[in-house]
Amino acid sequence: MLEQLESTYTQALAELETITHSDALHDWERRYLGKKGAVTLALRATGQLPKDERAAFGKRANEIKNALADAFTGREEMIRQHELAQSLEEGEIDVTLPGRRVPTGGLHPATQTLRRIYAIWAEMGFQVYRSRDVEDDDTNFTLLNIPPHHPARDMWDTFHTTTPGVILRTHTSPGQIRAMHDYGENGTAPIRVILPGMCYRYEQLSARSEIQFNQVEGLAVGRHIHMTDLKGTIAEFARRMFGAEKRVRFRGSYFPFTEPSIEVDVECMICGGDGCPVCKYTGWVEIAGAGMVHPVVLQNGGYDPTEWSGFAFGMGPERMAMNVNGIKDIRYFWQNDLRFLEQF
Ligand code: FA5
Repeated sequence: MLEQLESTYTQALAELETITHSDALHDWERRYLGKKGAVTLALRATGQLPKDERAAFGKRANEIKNALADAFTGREEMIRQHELAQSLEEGEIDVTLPGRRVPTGGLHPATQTLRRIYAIWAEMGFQVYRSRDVEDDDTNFTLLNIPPHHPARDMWDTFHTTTPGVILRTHTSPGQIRAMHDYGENGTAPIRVILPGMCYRYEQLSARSEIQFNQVEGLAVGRHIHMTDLKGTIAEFARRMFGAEKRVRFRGSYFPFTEPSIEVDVECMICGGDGCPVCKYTGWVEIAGAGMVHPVVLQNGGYDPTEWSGFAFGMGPERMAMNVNGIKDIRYFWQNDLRFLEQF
């Protein structure tokens, strides 16, 4: 058996010397060193030899195996260098060719709008506070002065989870309660935050309404905050966001967690106020709900409403982006259609 192994060794080395191509080289490796290769099979057969021959045979077989593996590596490197030199000679790699352009991605239009909104509120001293997407019913409704079975719950069509009392937030307002507890130092510290995030409503899809959309909540709590502060702050935001020449209007409204409540409209930038489908031919686009924080909500946040007051607002970034960019249908935002996204 040893003789046979030695002759295999000599034959393998001789064959290797003649190989000049990597395909043939790997075929050689498979035939001699592979799982069913000649050397591997010889090593495996060591056990069939008489006991006193086994050690010497095993030792020599391993030496041959290692020597062939080294010879293979040496030949492989030689062939690699040769093939590289050959392909350079044949001019397959032209290092003077200009590089291939790597396409750069862009920010989603909603993200661009959100970042613009953050920057404006940051200039006005509001810091970002991130609240949770999955809320409990209490924080989303009850602590915001909307008890169970209150008719105002119908204003927000809710996605429920399989866990009773756990829902997807229908608006960013529950973040008000969490921010008051986290930053309010038990009702002793003023607050100025914005709370951005995705909201979810089980409602009819339309050109203006999605079932998931961003909101940016704002909350200011202090000792002498008045309705005029709210109006002035929102007007200043709109001036920076849409331009000084755009008209803004405030309409009386109703939210259970603010008193008084308002809604904020900005002049439709698609039709310039003349009327079009996006503004439902009114010339105005609603961008936010707002109001003075209801005393019950202040109390639920740990503040004494006889000493503290505050304002809050909840704005819709996608509706703003539609207005600024002339986007006629909100459903484009989450369809991931590159023909839409690449325009921003
Ligand atoms: C609210 O959600 C209140 N939480 C806002 C608020 C906050 C009022 C704090 C007072 C104090 P409303 O449902 O109107 O309100 O939504 C606020 C804004 O979110 C709207 O002006 C609109 O811009 C946007 N929005 C509401 N529903 C959708 C929808 N289905 N798709 C896209 N944007 C929406």
